[in-house]
Amino acid sequence: MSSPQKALNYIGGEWSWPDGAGAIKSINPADASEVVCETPESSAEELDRAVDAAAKAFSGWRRTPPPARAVILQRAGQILAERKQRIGELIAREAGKPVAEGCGDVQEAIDMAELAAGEGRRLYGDTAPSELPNKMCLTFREPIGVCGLITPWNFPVAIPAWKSFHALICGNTVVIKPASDTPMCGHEFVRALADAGLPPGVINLVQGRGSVVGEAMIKHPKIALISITGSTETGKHVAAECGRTGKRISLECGGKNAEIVMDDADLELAVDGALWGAFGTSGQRCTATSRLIVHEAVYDKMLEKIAKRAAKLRLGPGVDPTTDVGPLVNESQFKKVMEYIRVGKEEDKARLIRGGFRASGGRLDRGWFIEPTIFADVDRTMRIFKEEIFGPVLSVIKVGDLEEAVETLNDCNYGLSSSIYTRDINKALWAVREIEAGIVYVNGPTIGAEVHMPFGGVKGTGNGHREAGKVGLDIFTEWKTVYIDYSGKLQRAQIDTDEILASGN
Ligand code: UN1
Repeated sequence: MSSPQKALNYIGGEWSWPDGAGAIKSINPADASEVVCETPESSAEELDRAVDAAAKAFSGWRRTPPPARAVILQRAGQILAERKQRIGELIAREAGKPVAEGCGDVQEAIDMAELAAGEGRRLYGDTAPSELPNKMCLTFREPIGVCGLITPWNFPVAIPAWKSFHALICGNTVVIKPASDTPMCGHEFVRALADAGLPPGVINLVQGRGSVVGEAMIKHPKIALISITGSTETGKHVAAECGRTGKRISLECGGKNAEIVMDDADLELAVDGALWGAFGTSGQRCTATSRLIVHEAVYDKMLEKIAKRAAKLRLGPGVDPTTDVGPLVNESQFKKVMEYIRVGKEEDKARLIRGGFRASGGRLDRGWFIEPTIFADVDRTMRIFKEEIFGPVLSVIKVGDLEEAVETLNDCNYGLSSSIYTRDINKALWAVREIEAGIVYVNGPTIGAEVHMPFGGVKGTGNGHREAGKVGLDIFTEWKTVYIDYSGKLQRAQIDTDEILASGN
């Protein structure tokens, strides 16, 4: 693969390594001896340069007609499509996920380019009648300014695409701070947009540490909006800081998603869903299935089936096309997940029925692999029931009926994704109404959201905004309401209305 050795900054249309900046090594999580690339440890001053470039580009981009902006985004989507396999392989090397999932990550960005480009010919506002004669009322979406986008390592191309394509089509300019675990993916994503002909300064990329670049971003006076996908802890900190500096903020934080399996479910299908939801991407998705809530009548059968099937999953490096489950992204995530496994093992009542250890032997010794792990008989008091683990660990809980299943699912500080397996339409629809989550799947796993639908969650998961879909435009625009009075005289709203009614005009 001919990927560049340096994941650079992109500021004002120029690729650069800041003078004197130290290097962060991006390591292949499947093989600690492979350095995928080096990226600069940028300073707050480097971020300043990027924000200045974005601020300078804003007046021109804001005035560029949205259908013309769309042409560039569409081209970026085509470029990503041409490079899909190569970038998919890069994602496999840098983030660890299987190459098919890496290509899916790029596909999500391509889909998003298509969606956002379509919005360039819509960006609809409303027209409404006025309460006064010879007067009209209408609304326009307007861009906000410079947007700071802080993006994670688990979808290192798709999530920058969710955020930046909607921001850009609305006329904002952006500065992206990609995760320091996946700088090359950030580089490749921005390169596609640069190659598509985005004017200098409209998109900027600053590599480095969250504690320096991210921190400077959330405090920066010229940044109008922060959109971040990250842990709930980080989200709270960012929200507090943005509150102080009056920024708009969109948070996409944690999840503790559950799949319910009712006694009438197609159990094979429910097992397929649980395995893909819990162990796909090694459980490192905000939408991952972390809890499996099973009706008592099928509990033992379900446990037996899922443990047997989990044992067949093939662990290995993402670049190997036969791999089902890749490594954890880095040592610190690996340690965090192993700690949760330790906590689970210490629970007297929980039963470890599969995994629970570092996967080793041969090539696995070179990376951060954890055996797909399943705890049975978990109850609602346990930490492994309540806290986001972000790894290949599934907790199974036994319940007596649908009401208890949904109550158990809702007993949670998060509310991103959820799922119910049942053949009974009445049960399914009752659950759809009662479940407290931003996303509900019926007879499908908790992962696999599509870009034209709103993405986000309730409770600790977010702050009320949604990404993607048409509503994803909302955070990136302000509404301007316009009244046009062509009566040629002063007309007073709320006051002259009575007179008009009385005169019959
Ligand atoms: C995430 O994990 O933050 O629905 C995003 C899914 C993917 C996106 C996940 N399309 O699982």
